[in-house]
This record gives sequence, C-alpha cells and structure tokens, in this order.
Amino acid sequence: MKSKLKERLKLYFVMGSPNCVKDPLIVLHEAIVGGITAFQFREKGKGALTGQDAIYLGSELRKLCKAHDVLFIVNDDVELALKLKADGLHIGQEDDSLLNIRANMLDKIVGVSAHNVAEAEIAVRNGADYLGAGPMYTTLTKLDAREVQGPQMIREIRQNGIVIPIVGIGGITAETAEKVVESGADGVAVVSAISLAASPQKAAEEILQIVNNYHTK
Ligand code: IFP
Ligand code: MG
Repeated sequence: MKSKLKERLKLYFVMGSPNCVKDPLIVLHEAIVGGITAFQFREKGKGALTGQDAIYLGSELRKLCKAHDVLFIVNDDVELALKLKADGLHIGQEDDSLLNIRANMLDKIVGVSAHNVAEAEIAVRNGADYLGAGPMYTTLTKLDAREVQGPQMIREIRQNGIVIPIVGIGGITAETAEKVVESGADGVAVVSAISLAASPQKAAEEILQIVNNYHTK
C-alpha cells in the first residue's frame, strides 16, 4: 500500500460535503474518471456531517475509491479511518501526536501537514509517510489556514534533505500546479479547483496533465 506513494500522490483530491454544490458521490466519481490518484475524506466546516451520517457518506466514498484503485485517506479522525478501512490518515499540527497515532495505524499511510521546514523535519523524524506542505496560495476553503508560504517552502524542505513524498496544498489551480511541482513536490492536493469546477472530470484531467508533464520531462 505504501509502495509507489510518490506516484500515487500526483493528484490528491481533498473533499467533504461542505466543499460541494453537487452530490459528493457524483463529484468524486467525476474526479476519479478525470484521473485523481488519491482522495482525502475531510468532512469539516459549516454544515459538515457528523456521527452515522459522516460514516455513511464516508463508506460510500470509500467504496468508489476501492473500485477504482484510488488511495483513500481520512482527515484527522483515527476511529473513522479504521472504521472505513481507509488506506491512511492525514493529521495537522493540532491533532494528536504522530507517535500516538502510529500505534493504531501501523501498516497504514500517515500524512502530516507542515507549514515550515522545522515542522517538516519533526514529522519526518516521527515517521510521517508524506507531507502536505502549505498553504501554497490563498485559500477560502480552510478558515483556520496559516499564512501563505508559497512553493518556495517546498524548495527549502528539499534543500534540507527531506526526500519523503510531498504534496503542496492551498489554493492550487491549473495555473499554479506547475510551479508547485517545479519546487520539488511529487504532486498537488486540491479541494475547490475540482469540487467546485463546472466539470470536476475536466478539472482533474487538466491538473493531472500538468503534473505528469512536469514529472516526465
Ligand atoms: N495537507 C493535506 C494533504 N491535507 C490536509 N487536510 C491539510 C494539509 C490540512 F493534502 F494531505 F496533503
Ligand atoms: Mg487537521
């Protein structure tokens, strides 16, 4: 499951029901047809589902990913990740420590958000499988987002010898995706660039092509 992780993080779609206007299952299906390689269930923010409703939506999204061999990661919630038989978990700096989480996720992928080189180094030392580096650009999706770091932050993380998979996140669009991978990211994570696109399929195709073009150059 952890093999070829860089390859599997090229286009990482992060979404919960509050990020969608259309039915989240339809949005995810279109994104999968468009070529996303990984998906994160992030059921957060205004109007987010909780309890059984979140479990139900999560299990339907999980099935779709399973059927199409797309990596399925859960944001923040260890219990939900285990219940949904997710491939892994993504945690922020505010969440329980990676060392505690790892005990419950021994063979699973654990990703960590990093906002600077120091946070990246600590996450790597504690055994993170990949880093979500951001915010790359201004985002309206995450209300508690930190200060914009820009792609330069990824360059600095690489200059400090960190070689694990990195995705950039935060306001990335088809216009900026190349800058992010050019700086040393293996892939890009996006929310609204796909979830709110008129055609999630076309949006995913377009961004994936940009990442692929760069990585095969
Ligand atoms: N990065 C990522 C990821 N997900 C998050 N939820 C986040 C930062 C805050 F896409 F996984 F890299
Ligand atoms: Mg979090």
